[in-house]
Amino acid sequence: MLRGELAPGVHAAIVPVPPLPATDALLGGAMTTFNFTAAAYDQPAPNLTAAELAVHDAGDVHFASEYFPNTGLGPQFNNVYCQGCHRDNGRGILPAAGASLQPLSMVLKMSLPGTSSNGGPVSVPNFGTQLQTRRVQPVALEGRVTVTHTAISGLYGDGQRFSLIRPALTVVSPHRPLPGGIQYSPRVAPPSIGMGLLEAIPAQAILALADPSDVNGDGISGRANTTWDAIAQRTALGRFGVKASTPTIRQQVAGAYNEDIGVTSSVFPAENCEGVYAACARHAPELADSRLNAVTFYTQTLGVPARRNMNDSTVRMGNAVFNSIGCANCHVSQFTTGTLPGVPAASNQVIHPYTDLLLHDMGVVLADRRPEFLANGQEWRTPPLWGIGLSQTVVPGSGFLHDGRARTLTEAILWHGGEGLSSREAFRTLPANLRSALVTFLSTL
Ligand code: HEC
Ligand code: HEC
Ligand SMILES: [Ca+2]
Ligand SMILES: [Ca+2]
Ligand SMILES: [Ca+2]
Repeated sequence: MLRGELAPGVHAAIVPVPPLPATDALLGGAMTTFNFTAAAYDQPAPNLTAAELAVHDAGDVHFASEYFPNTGLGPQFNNVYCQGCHRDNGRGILPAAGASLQPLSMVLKMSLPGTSSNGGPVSVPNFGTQLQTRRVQPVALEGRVTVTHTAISGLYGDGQRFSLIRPALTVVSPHRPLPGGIQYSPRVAPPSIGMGLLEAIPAQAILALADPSDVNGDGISGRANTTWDAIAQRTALGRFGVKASTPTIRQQVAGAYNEDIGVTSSVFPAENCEGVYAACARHAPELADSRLNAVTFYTQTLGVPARRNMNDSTVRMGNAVFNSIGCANCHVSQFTTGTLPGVPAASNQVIHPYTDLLLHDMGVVLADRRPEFLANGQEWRTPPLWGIGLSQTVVPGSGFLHDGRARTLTEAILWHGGEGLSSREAFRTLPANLRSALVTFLSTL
C-alpha cells in the first residue's frame, strides 16, 4: 500500500456531511457577496458604511488606473497597474510554452543564497530581488523571460491516466551578466479577495495551529513565517504572498507599487533599480499616501463570494472526502476574526477561508529552492480556497498553484507533495466518483 493510500473499505466509511445551516455559506461572514459572474471578485463587502464605500470606490479606480512615465511608472516595471496582473482581482496566467513573450501577470523573484540584514532574501547586484521585464527608455531592460513546459503523466489508482505540465522560466538577454547561484521563484498573481479578513485573524489563532516538529504525529508540520514589517520596523508574523513573507496589506500594496509598477511611496521611497541607472536615483515619493490608503482599504474590503449548492448531495459527499483525506488539516475551514484597526467590516467575523496561513513543505516537485525569511525552498503558504470555484469564471485561462501550472483543481491536488503527499495519494487512489465529488465540492467554494 502506498503511503497515505486509504485502507480497503475506508471509502465505504466516507459518508456525506450532514446538511449545513445557511450561515455556513457565508464564507466571508458579513463581508460575503452574492455575485457569481465574472465580476464575482470585484464586489465591495456589503457591510461598509457609505463613507467607507466611497474610499473603497476611490481605491477601485486607482487599482484600475494605468501609470505612465510622467506619473511615476518605472523606469523598470512588470506591469502598468494592479489590474494588469490581478484582472478583476483574479489570478494571473502562466504564459504558453515556447513563447518568448513577457509574463505580464506573473513575476520572477530572484536572489542570491543567504539572508539580508532584515532576514529576507539577498539582492542580486544590478537586478534586486525581482526581474522587471519592461522599462521606460533609455533605461535598459533587466531581461526577458522564456517559458518552457514539460509534460508529466501519471496514473490514478484505478488505472486512468492523467497528465500535468511543469513550467520552467529562463532569463534571457540580461542587461548585465548574471552571477552564478541565483535562486529564482516564478509566481502568478493570486486572487486579491478577502484580504482584510485574513489580516484580521488573530496572530495567536494562526500560531496555535503551527506544529513545527509534528508533535501530534499527523504528518503535518505547519510553520509560521516571521518576516520584516517595513512600516513598523520590527519582525512580525507573515500572512501575504505565496510564502507568507509580508505582514500587512499596506506593505503588500506599497511593495507591489514599488516592484511591480516602479512607483515609489512613503513606505518604499527608493526605486527598485536605485543605484543602477541615473533615472533610478532617489526623488520625492510618486504615490500620495491618500492613494496608498485608498488602495489598501479597497484591497482589505473586497467581499468573498458565498458558497453555492452547499447542501447538494454530491457536494456534501465531496466535503466529507475533503475532511477525511486530510485536506482540512492545512486548508482550515473556520476562524473568527479579531479587530482590524480601520476596517471594522472585517472585524469579529466568523469566516471560512480554508487556509491556516502557515508554511508547509510541499515536496521537491513544487519547490522553488528560494528561501524567503523563514520559508525554505520547499515551503509554501496554504492558499485560501474561498472563491476558488469562480477563479476561471473571473479570469478564463488562469490556473492554480504559485506559478499557475495547474490547469484545473484536480491538477492542483495532484501536484501536492511533501506534507500534502498522503492527502494527494489518498485522492489519487479514490474511486473516480469520490474524486469527482471532491472537485465538485471545491468548485462550490
Ligand atoms: C506584475 C504583476 C503584478 C502586479 C502589477 C501587481 N501584483 Fe499583486 N501580486 C502579484 C504576485 C506575483 C503576487 C504574489 C507575490 C508573492 O508571493 O510575493 C501578488 C500578491 C498580491 C497580494 C497578496 C495576495 C495573497 O494571497 O497573499 C495582494 C493583496 C496584491 N498582490 C495586491 C496588489 C495591488 C494592490 C497591486 C497594485 C498596486 C498589485 N497587487 C500589483 C502580481 C502582481
Ligand atoms: C500539508 C498541507 C496541505 C494539505 C494536506 C493539502 N493542501 Fe492544498 N495546498 C497547500 C499548499 C501549501 C498549496 C500551495 C502550493 C503551491 O502554490 O505550490 C496548496 C494548494 C492547493 C490548491 C490550489 C490553490 C490555489 O489558489 O492555487 C488547491 C485547489 C488545494 N490545495 C486543494 C487541496 C485539497 C483538495 C487537498 C486534499 C486532497 C489539499 N489541498 C491538501 C497545502 C495543503
Ligand atoms: Ca518610478
Ligand atoms: Ca529588478
Ligand atoms: Ca502535526
